[in-house]
Amino acid sequence: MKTYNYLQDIIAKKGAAYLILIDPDKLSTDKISKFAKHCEDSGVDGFLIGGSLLLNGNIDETIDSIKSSCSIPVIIFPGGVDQISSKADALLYISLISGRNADQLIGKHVIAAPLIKKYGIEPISTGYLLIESGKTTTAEYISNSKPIPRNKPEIAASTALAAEYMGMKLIYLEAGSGADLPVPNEMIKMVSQYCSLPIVVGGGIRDPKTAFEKVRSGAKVIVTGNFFENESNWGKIEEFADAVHINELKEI
Ligand code: 1GP
Repeated sequence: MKTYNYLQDIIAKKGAAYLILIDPDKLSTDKISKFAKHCEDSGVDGFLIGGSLLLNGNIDETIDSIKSSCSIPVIIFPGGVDQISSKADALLYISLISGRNADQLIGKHVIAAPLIKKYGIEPISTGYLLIESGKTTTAEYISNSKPIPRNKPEIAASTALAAEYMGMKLIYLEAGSGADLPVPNEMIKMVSQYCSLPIVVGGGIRDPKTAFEKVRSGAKVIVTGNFFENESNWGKIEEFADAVHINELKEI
């Protein structure tokens, strides 16, 4: 089954999907396979791999380590064309539609397209919106684009609707990894009223209750990254998964 259909299936059955972002710079490859197995056993639906800025981490090795211990899909979340790997199941084909940086809107995509075809990876066309979240995030700095102000949900909603009309398949509301503040619930609500695409929400989500509120507001995929880079937090993964899977709600 294609990864996009798999995500749609999870959303239909569980109410929302839970993905964990692995930044290859932050976890050593030997820890990654242990972590991946633990995630699968705890109810995580898949992984995103990548980062706005990669120093030492190796995407191919990271994916190999994940796949050696579990079978949930691995989706590339590319910070750049150099992060495309033939080993992944799919790739978020991200256009940074909150900004007006031509390279992030279409330039990098032109360079990536033949590589994606050659590797036979499934591209998932994604309208990516950076949302103001307190201090400047790496994503904002590296992409050289302005985030949408937190108190302007109408801009986010109109942008998401434009993405839907352009034929994109996912909307990603991104506060940025390690954000002080996650994407506001009001903004998620308004985007989901205007746009019928599945909405991914990530950045600054550090507890199951916040994840639950984002799903209640209309998010269909929740992404967390930073929080589980600390091994002492791994015991909480199941609580996050339970909070996101709103159709199977247990006590949170
Ligand atoms: C994915 O950038 C996020 O959208 C991950 O954010 O690292 O803050 O969880 P955190």
